[in-house]
Amino acid sequence: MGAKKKSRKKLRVRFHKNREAKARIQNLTRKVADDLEDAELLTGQERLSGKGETAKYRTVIGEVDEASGETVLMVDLQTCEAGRVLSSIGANHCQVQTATGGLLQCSVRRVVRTLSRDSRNVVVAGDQVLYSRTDESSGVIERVEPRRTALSRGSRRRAHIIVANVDQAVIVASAAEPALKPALIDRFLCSTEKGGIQGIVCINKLDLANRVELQPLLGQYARLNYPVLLTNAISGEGIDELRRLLRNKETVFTGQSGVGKTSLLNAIQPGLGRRTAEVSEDSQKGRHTTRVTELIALEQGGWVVDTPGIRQLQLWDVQTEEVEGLFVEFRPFVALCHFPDCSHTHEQNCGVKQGVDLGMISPLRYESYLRITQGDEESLFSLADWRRR
Ligand SMILES: Nc1nc2c(ncn2[C@@H]2O[C@H](COP(=O)(O)OP(=O)(O)O)[C@@H](O)[C@H]2O)c(=O)[nH]1
Ligand SMILES: [Mg+2]
Ligand SMILES: [Zn+2]
Repeated sequence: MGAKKKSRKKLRVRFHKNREAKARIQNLTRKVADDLEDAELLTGQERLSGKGETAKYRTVIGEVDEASGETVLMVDLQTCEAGRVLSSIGANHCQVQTATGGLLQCSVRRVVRTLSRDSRNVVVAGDQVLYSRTDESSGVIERVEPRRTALSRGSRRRAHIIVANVDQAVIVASAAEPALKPALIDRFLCSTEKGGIQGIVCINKLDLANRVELQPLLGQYARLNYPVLLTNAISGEGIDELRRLLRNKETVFTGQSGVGKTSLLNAIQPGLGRRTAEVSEDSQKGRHTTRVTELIALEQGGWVVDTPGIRQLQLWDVQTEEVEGLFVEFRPFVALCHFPDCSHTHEQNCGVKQGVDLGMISPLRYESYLRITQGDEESLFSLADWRRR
């Protein structure tokens, strides 16, 4: 492998209104002591306008990351170390694990926040970062690396990244109590497809199920290359297999409340579910405070992230018109539709409906698609009916 080619790019960073040139020059020493970030801004690259006022913009140097095409800040690699964000609180504070396993409380360099496209998602759990150390237990984030994957919630304008760079998502559903809602599983799969995360379907409470009835569901996911697990968190059935899937991987657990996520985590490793539950209780002291999402290490190697307190309806940053592309098996058929804006419901010459008729698209998945695009995914449809087809 050859050396990475990087192209450099000048980035214009807008100053904050409170950065008055006069105040700074008069009170430079105090300012620097107050705010290291201002000290950084006073070095080198800033220009002064004719009137002696600081220009509104500063130029910093970025480089284009080859893998993602995103521009990242150039930083002094001599003084920075690489780390992993385990949890973050707001846009400016996070806990970082260092390469040697230590923990640092970090703040975020203002220029990193300024350059972030979205102020809500400057630094999130799971981010790979470069930081400089300020003392034994703290540091400053100098750069956030482009995200390989992301799981988000909220709508497009308010999208909030829950966790970045995880490998896979275990989508937990229960066979009963609460009843199995296939369209909800498929909606979670849309979110993970969108975020570049491998989806795994886990049907828990197997003791309450009729396995034969589950068969069509299991078959369709297996054909789509989504691993399917059947578990009973109480008896331990299926837990070894689940544990094997998690080894040395980074996995987010998601699914409706009451399906057994906490019980499964405790079955995987004693105390694991309790730890993730504590995180959610803390964050709910204030009703509207940011919820803390945390990466927790597995003894066998790997990390898990719970999604406590996030109602599944919020876990949705997909637009209706995107859904057809996130149903992976629909893609080749969508191209065959006569109308470019086909909704695959009532139209003539619809490729997707032909795919269903030919048995190449599961009628169960098509039903999910209809419910998701019509906002009706919470309602039930009987698996037994599909088995009889
Ligand atoms: N019968 C049965 N009950 C389970 C199973 N797993 C969890 N439960 C119960 O389901 C309820 C909700 O479980 P919990 O782990 O808190 O679900 P969470 O909200 O997804 O974290 C609890 O009463 C559990 O004891 C299972 O495999 N079988
Ligand atoms: Mg729970
Ligand atoms: Zn169509």
